[in-house]
Parts: sequence; structure tokens; C-alpha cells
Amino acid sequence: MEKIFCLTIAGTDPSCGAGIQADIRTFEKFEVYPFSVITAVTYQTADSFSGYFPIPIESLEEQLKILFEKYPIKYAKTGMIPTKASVKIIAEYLDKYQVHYVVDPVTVSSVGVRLAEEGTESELKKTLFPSAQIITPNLKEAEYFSGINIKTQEFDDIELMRKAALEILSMMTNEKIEHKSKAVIIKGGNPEKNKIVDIALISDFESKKKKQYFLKFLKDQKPIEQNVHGTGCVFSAALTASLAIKKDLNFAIQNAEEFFDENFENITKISDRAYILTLDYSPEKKAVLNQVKEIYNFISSSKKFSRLIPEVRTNISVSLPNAQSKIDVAAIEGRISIINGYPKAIGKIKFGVSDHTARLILTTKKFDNSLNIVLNMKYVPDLIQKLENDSFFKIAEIDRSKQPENISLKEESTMQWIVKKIFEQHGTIPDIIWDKGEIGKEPIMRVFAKNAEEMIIKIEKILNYLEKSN
Ligand code: PXL
Repeated sequence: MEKIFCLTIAGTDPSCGAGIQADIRTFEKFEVYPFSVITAVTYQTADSFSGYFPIPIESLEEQLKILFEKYPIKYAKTGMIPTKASVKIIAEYLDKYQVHYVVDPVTVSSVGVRLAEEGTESELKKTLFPSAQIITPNLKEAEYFSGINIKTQEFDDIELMRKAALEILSMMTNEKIEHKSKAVIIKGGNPEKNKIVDIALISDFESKKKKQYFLKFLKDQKPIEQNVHGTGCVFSAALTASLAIKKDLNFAIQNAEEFFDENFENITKISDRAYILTLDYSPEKKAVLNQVKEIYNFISSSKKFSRLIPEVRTNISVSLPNAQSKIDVAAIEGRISIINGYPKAIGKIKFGVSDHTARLILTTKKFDNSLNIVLNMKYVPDLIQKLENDSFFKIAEIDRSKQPENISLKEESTMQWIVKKIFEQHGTIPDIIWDKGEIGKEPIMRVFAKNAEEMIIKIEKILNYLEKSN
């Protein structure tokens, strides 16, 4: 298969979280070929920045020249550009070779140090913005380039983010290059407590009629004290690669946002105060995700299993061996429902997306750390009877009406109460805990297992009994 070419024009980061290194790592995730032109060498770690050396202009030009003369590169991104002269020469080559490019207008590093000489911003605006296909400022950069103060009182105003995006779009004026569409994406607004928002403004020229619209990406803020190093680079590289692959701007934006969110689930601490995106799961996390997948594949191929899906819907929660919180538990986002008679996942398999079943397995692990999986099912009375008569299963009933009122009001403590009570009564965590429900609470069966293989054996047996029951 022919390789898709992408080019990053940026500074190097020896700590590998941002800059050229982050771009190459991201490009490789998209399986595009990562050409790279170095604009500066920086001296930094993930949480400190001590300086940089701008690549002399002749050397910068040699890099651009040799690549563009040899390879038909049509998609690029720019990151750190340390001098006005470098901006000019880069713009010249991108224009000359009619490249579709994304500008990440970084002039200040994530720790607040300048990455470019004074005046670089106006050079970016004058020579690089006009022909850009996408510009991806963060909030501060958007404020700077638009001249609009986006933060009103405590939180950022989404309406003002939209205004700033319109203002920046008005700087993308060069019609020489035929983009079918252009966009400005303002990243990292904080519209309310614990929320992060990206606003994309798309200007679509399909069929010559200009159509402008906004997309809004609202996300939960992660409980991390420090900035994560290199996020802007990863996002704009994902955008460039997605654009090169499908040549559709709306798709590229959605795809890059999705890629970013998935990887943001997987932040890694590389020193005391520094976090980076590893862009991949550790073998341990991959194994957990695979276990959810294995169980889901088994369930979703069984029409019969639909009879075991309760009103609240089923989820499969699989925990890391030493899970501490729900972020260490993988499950199916949106749970498993029934579509065309078959069990069907509503969303993707991810860490941190289950509440109820995650709490259940986390509490269970406090009593028996060998257990890692729980799956909730509908309570079927005569099925329970059959399972009780099979010595393969240890099975226990919990009477929810015995729950103290102050606990039943809080779902979180309910899960803890159920598991604790059962453990006190039986001295062990059984294979199945079931209850007959109570007013407003559906009766449920919860199946526990150490690993996917064991869970599938249990489900198979349960399905066999289900066949024989009414
Ligand atoms: O994240 C912005 C950025 C881009 N490029 C390089 C950097 C930084 C931040 O420090 O060092 C090379």
C-alpha cells in the first residue's frame, strides 16, 4: 500500500513529550509517513524549559528544499517557529508547493517560557495564517490573535470563543490554495467547573457556496493538578494525519478529537509533577481492555443472552490487578443494550466509563483481590433455583430491604454495603450475588470472575440453564 506523507515543521523536545517527537509519535499511530523539518533545538524536560537554539535559516531552508524537491508532500503542520525569518521561509515553501497545512501557533511553552523572538506572532499572522487550512490556537493564543478577552469572570465564555474563532478565520484570506474548507479550532476552554471545551469553526466551500458552522466538543476535566506536556502538538498532528488520510475536514476534526480524548484517558506520569501522553496503553492495560472485548464478543454473538439484559442494561467491568479508582476499571461506555434481538454495545471499551459495576468490583477487590471482573444480569427466578442446585456455583442472596436508610440513599455506599454484608455472612465472595430488588430497584444478578476465561465459562453455564428455564 502506498504510504501517505505528512510533514511536521517544529522544534525538537529532548524529553519527547512535545514538538517534533510528539508529532512523529502521533503520525506513526495514524500510519502516515512522518517527514520532519527541525526549526529549533530546545533544552527542556516535561516540566521545565531552559532554552533553545534556533536552526540557522540556511539550514532550515535546506531541509525544506530537499524534502519538497523529492517528495510530493501535500499535508503538513507547523509548531514552534523561533524567528520571523523562519516563519517567512516556511510560508514560502508551503505556498510554493501548494501544501494543505495546519498551524499550531505556539509561541509560548506549556511552562510559560517564550519559544520565539518578539514579533513572531505578527509574522505568523501576516505570512502563515492566510493560506493555512486549519489554525489550532489554545485559549491564550486565541485571545492574543483575536484581541478578544475570552475569560469572563471565573469561566471562559463559549460565545466569546466563537467570536474569537470568527476573527481568526478572517485572517485566513489567501484564495490561491484551493481548500474545500477551512477551520479554526480553539482548544481548552473552561466554560464551567470540571468541564473543558474545544470550539471548531468550519468554513465549508463545497459547491462554491460558503457555509459556516460551529462544532462544540465538551469534555469532563480530568483530575490532574499539572498541565500535560505536548497535548497541543499531539492534537494538531492527529488533525494533520486525519486530514491527509481522508481529505475531509469535518472528519479530520472529529477524528482528531476522538483520538485525543482516548489517549488523554491514558496519561502517564514521567516524574514528580510531569505528565505526558504515552499514545498507547501499557501491556497491563491492553490486557484488561482485551478481556472486556473477549467477554463482549462472546455475549454479543448470543441472541439468548438478550434475555439476561436488565432494564438498567448490562456492563462488563474489568479492573487492573491493583485497581484503586474507577479510572483503573475498563468497561463499555453506555453499557450493553439489545439491538435487533442481539446484545449490542452502545459505546466503546474504555477505562473510567462505568460507575455502578466499577464500584462493585473495586469494593469486591478489598475482600478478594483475585477477582477482577463483574457483570450484571437480569434476575430470572427459576434460573437462580437451577444455579443454586449446581455445585459449580457459589451463590448468595442479598436482601436489600435490610439496608439502612442512610446507605440506600447513596448508590455508592449500596455497592459497598452489598459486598461487605455478603462477605460477613459467607466469609468469601461467591460467584453470584443476587437480590429480589425493592421498590424502585430492579432485581439483579451479579457474576464475579478472576479473568475473562472464567467469566465466559460461567456465562456459558448460565445460558445453558436459561435454555431449560421458562
Ligand atoms: O507544546 C508546545 C511546544 C511545541 N514545540 C516544542 C515545545 C513546546 C512546549 O514546550 O517545546 C518544541
